[in-house]
Amino acid sequence: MTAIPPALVDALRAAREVTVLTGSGISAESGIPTFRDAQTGIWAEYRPEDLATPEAFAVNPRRVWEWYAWRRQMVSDAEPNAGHYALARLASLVPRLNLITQNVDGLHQRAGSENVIEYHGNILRNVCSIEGIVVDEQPVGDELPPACPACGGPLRPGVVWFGEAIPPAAMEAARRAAEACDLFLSVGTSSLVYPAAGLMEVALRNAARLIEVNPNPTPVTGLADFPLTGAAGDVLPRLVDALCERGE
Ligand code: BV8
Repeated sequence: MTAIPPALVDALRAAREVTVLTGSGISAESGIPTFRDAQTGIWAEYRPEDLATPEAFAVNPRRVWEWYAWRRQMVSDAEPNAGHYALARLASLVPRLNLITQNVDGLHQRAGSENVIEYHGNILRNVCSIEGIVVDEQPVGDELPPACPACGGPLRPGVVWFGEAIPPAAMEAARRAAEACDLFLSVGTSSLVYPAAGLMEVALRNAARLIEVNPNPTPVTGLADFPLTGAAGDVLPRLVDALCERGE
């Protein structure tokens, strides 16, 4: 079990602004498979990166919609875990905390985190694939994908697919958060998907120190001032407890 270095607790206590970037690893302990995990059941033969694309949706919108319906059910059945709750608690222990997530499961918000920057959107939102606007009405009828009530075009999940641009507001908020922070905490991401993975480089260029929480090495582990090997649900609560203990 990786220890929490006292120097890290000192750095957290001295931090003006902490920016956190999470990836699918933080939701692993909530039972949601990461993108590296093999898919199961009828989806076992597909790679996520081959389904999460506009091309896949154009070729077979029903298959892509059903894949997201399968994932939405998993997300709805899941609960935030101790890692999500620890980050929600950390926000009240530092002067300013920015939370950027690559995840689309909404578990940070359900754990109480506010102003979450959803860099890759949210799987529970529907968007009209023609008008590009969020559609809140519950779809009617049994065609899949459901039709947009306004224009009749196929609905799609409100996520960013491979080959699609990050929503400008999220892109700008995340860039500012990476530039302004003095501590950057990377949790549960393989740091392989861009431009999200580039946020660490922005933080390092602005003299931030890097903490990484991951049971496995990643391309940024060698750059981390505090590489913490372990699961988010184990390491993050101990990090927050150590910060509270040093505060008393
Ligand atoms: C774009 C939403 C351009 C959908 C997702 C080369 C350089 C730069 C870019 C590219 C490039 N080659 C290709 C690209 C483009 C591409 C990209 O980066 N591809 C990768 C594969 C190389 N990027 C894009 O397409 C992006 N858009 O570039 O657009 C553009 C610009 C202007 C105009 C038009 C176009 C868009 C990328 C967003 C894709 N959408 N999600 C959906 O969910 O269905 S990405 C998706 O995969 C996830 O959201 C997540 O971000 C990513 C998977 O990454 P991770 O979260 O890190 O998960 P992963 O499984 O990889 O790793 C899990 C980690 O957790 C592991 O390290 C593991 O050890 C750890 N772990 C496991 N258990 C635990 C744990 N950690 C802690 N605790 C545990 N218990």
